Amino acid sequence: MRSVRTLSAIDSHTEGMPTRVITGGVGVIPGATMAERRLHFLEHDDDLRLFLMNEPRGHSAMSGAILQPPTRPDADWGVLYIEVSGCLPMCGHGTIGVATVLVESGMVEVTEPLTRVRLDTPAGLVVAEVAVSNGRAEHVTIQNVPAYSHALDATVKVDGLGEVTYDLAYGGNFYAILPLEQLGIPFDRSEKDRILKAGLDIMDAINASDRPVHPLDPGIHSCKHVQFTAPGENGAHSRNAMAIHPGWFDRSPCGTGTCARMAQLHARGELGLHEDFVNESFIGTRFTGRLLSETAVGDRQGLVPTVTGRAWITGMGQYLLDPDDPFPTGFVL
Ligand code: PYC
Repeated sequence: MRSVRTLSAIDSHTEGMPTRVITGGVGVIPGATMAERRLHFLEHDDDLRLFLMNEPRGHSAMSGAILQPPTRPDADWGVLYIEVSGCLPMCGHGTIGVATVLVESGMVEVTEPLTRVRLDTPAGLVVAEVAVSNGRAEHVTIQNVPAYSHALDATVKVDGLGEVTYDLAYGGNFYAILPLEQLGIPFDRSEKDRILKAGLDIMDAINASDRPVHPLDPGIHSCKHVQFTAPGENGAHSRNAMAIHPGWFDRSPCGTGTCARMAQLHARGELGLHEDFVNESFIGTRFTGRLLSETAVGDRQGLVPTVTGRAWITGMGQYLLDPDDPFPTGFVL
């Protein structure tokens, strides 16, 4: 067995969505903050992301997180999110996966019934409260970075769809939010190809005409997620089909998308502080969100959101690169 690259990982899934947590083999990424490390990584080490996310080691909806020493004294670990789509500033399902892995592998000091893990992410400090019983992380509540409503009732012309009306909100990433019903497509997995194409066309049109930029961090910009909503059923407040660049659906209800959706509903007067918001994914799994308080995001009114969900460890191992492997950065079919 030969390898010119060896990475240790603990794989998990959060309500159906994978998080490959890289626990060793990367070294410390240069940068004074996790935001700087994210930019450095994208510019100099993106091959590593492709190696871990693309086929044959990953797949078209793969997602992961690289553990780092924190850059701030109030955090336990730094986290760099890696996805097939790039390096997100923040990822909710990924954070729930990371917190579960840190607790169940003993990489943080564990106290029962609650272990608090403070994570230094490119979008800011995220605190995970892990409910632990007999060493098992039962569920995780993350207090995310502030969310805010960026626009309500914006419109954009999309080839093949005509004029589309959408709301835009931030929850760690930017989300265009609209009811799938507006496009006349049924909320059904058999329609996934049509839904995905519509989502990618809408995000392209938004980025070409009115690309969003975070008021406090110009490194966070662009709409790469379209949240098609449908009315909730059986106790869920809402369902979503989350179309993500360059062409996949979140299998989880999407943590940052749930935060953005709560900010949008709050701006519409449809969700108050301290009310549960149960969001259901395209595969029927659920997160419960809450808005804790109001805050400011630059000159915008922001909200402090939490999201609760569960994750499970699926495997652990080492990812290798044989020097003769013809696909050192994998491939996309
Ligand atoms: O849970 O925030 C999330 C997320 C973003 C992309 C996929 N999942």
